[in-house]
Amino acid sequence: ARATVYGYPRQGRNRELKKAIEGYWKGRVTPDALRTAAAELRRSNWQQLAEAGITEVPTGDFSLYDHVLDTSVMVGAVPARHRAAVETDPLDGYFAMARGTQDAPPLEMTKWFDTNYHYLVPELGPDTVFTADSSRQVAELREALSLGLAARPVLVGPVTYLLLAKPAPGVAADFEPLTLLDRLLPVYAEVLADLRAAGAEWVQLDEPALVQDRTPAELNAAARAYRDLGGTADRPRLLVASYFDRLGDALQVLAAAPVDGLALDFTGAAAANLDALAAVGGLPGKRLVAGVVDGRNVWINDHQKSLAVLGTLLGLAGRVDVAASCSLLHVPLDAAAERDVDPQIRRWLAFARQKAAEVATLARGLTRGPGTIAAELAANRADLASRAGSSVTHDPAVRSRTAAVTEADGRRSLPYAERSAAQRARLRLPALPTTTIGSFPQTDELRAARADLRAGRIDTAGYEARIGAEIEEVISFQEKTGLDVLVHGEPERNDMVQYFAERLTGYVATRHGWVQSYGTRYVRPPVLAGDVSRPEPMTVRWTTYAQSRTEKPVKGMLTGPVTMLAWSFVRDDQPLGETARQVALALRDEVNDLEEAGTSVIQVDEPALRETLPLRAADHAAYLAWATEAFRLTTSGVRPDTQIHTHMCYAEFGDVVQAIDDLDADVISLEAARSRMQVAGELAEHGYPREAGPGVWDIHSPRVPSAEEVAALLRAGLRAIPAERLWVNPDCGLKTRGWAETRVSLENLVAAAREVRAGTEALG
Ligand code: THG
Ligand code: ZN
Repeated sequence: ARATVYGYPRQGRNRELKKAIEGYWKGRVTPDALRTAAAELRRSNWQQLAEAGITEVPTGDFSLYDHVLDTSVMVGAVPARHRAAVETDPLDGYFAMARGTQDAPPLEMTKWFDTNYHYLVPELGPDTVFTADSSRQVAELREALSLGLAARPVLVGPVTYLLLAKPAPGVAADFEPLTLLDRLLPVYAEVLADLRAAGAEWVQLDEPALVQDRTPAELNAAARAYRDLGGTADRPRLLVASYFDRLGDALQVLAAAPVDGLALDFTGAAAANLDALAAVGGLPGKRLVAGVVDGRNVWINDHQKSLAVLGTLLGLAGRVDVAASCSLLHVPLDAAAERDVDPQIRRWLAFARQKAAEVATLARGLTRGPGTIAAELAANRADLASRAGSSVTHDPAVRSRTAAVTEADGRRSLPYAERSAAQRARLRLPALPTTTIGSFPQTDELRAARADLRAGRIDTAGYEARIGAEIEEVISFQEKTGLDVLVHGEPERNDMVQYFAERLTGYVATRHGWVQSYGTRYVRPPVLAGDVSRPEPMTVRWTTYAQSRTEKPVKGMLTGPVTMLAWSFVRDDQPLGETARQVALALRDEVNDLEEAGTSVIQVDEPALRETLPLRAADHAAYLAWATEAFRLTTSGVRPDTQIHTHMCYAEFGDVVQAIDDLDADVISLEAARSRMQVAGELAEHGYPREAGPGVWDIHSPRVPSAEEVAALLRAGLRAIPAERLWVNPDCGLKTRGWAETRVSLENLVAAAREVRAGTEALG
């Protein structure tokens, strides 16, 4: 059996790729130096894979920005507005598509399935003409072959490529990119022929879009695509890959297609592929690449379990090879680099390099018998036992607390109508109350202060003095501007998940655990390794400090339990709902402590609630059940006159509007500026009974909205939501904005609220 993977982290040990690309953007790195740095990273990645025992390496998975954008380049789908730039200089044109220029906005960015990676959305229309450019794929294949490695190019498959696309600007919104399939297939055939000519025995076509709910027409398109590609002359052997979930009906389609092999995910929910494969009669005479090592979480594999799966699969296919379930792009590079992680816990972790070695071990065991990997199996058993028996993963106090949770713990003591009256009496806010989402500009001085503290140039007292001064300034600015509900501005926080993870028992932070989020931007998701508890209050000090500087109410600000899971690596040894309940109870203590300290308004942010929705509709209800329970558990311990807010960063919430209602928050703020208050109408249509603040300032751009513009949005909002339930706020936090535009925009926002208030009072 061969050992293989579909992709590897691109950035390098010290994020060399980020430095080279950002240096190139600043004119400090020449195009040649950038190309050399990229080639060196590819070489080093292949070498690491080979050293780990991978016997067939992937090529073409590397990217200077995004592999879906690379696919657009490969098929010639360059938007008209970027064509001239691409023709003048392909490299600069490529980055122009990714980042935009003065005159040409970039391609839209969106989440790659249910991962935290973001891709650039192809823009297609009825006039799109595809042309093949296999140069990058061919060149990278040659690089790997020249190292003497067996290599397999990996491409985004044609069906997934079209299903990920959207209508180009100016094209009818109901245009379906999949109608371009017949035009796209000859281009793929040409690329495949070029790769074969360059020495590719196998080429992998990734079709993860087929693990989502697909219509019969879409499945037919997939069948047609692979009948066509399978039937072309001069082609390499084709391996069609899927991952992130079970294939469902698409499995039958792919199993029947005239291709030479399938790569299937057998981890998590995708384990259902095992029975499904048997049910369709297996893949007689074909190659099966078995994704048995979880490629998107950070835990060591259970080798015994994998060997059992592989043993079953041997009877179902002509040949079985071993792989990780998906590209290793979604995990950090090397757990061995985490010198600060407790060595006991480090034994439980497998990042990309460790996962490659696990795959290799299993392939060896499969080929030569488990006896030949006896030492690895014993070590694996010991590590798994250490994790299962650890007091980190089993804290009796946490366990008994979650076990004792009752339905009543997730219910506010009074229904909304009565809470609302109590909150009105306590807060005495005007109609159309004004507020912000929480963060204020993160200035260079603040970042420098954090760096100084880390480097020991200032001590904790010096750092805290700096934070205190910043809070004082933010409060005094908000008072001067006339906002009604103030915030402390969050100068002490870096990442909204990391800040809390650092303060909760059960979470482990990494030093080098970078994972690509988009382009040259990375996150270091914390690892939820054990049972979660809160040793001491996390936000009370700065919130009460801010409150001590003003008579106006200061909102307490917390990251909600769903987002605390979504932006971390989660445990795989218990149901997500159980982990969520632990985090919720820890946050509940914080909410209650804030209330105790006199905070009358507390916001619990859930930007990840919608993006964490499972890929298949059949799994939505179970997810939303634990997600809502966790939010309610976090927020239901407070008195009726304490006002709970939540915030979400998107306008398309149609598929979760019932869940948003079920959260039972008193106030919700949402993105809306870009969709002209449509969300107000949608909330009203749903019969949303509580208060809402559809954003009236799009903070994703430096543009300052005028007071007239904000007033017009508010008047539009008032047609759907009455003045006593409509809040006035920007549509997200201000940490990425500068102070100059923040000042003017908030002044305009307050002026608009006052003007519209006066108008409604005159009418009433
Ligand atoms: N925190 C975490 N995960 C997230 C987000 C987050 N996933 C989704 C979304 N937000 C991703 N958005 C971003 C935005 C900016 C950056 C990364 C992801 C970014 N990163 C810096 C860089 O790469 O230069 C590094 C920041 C750092 O030093 O930590 O700018 O908010 N967990
Ligand atoms: Zn937001």
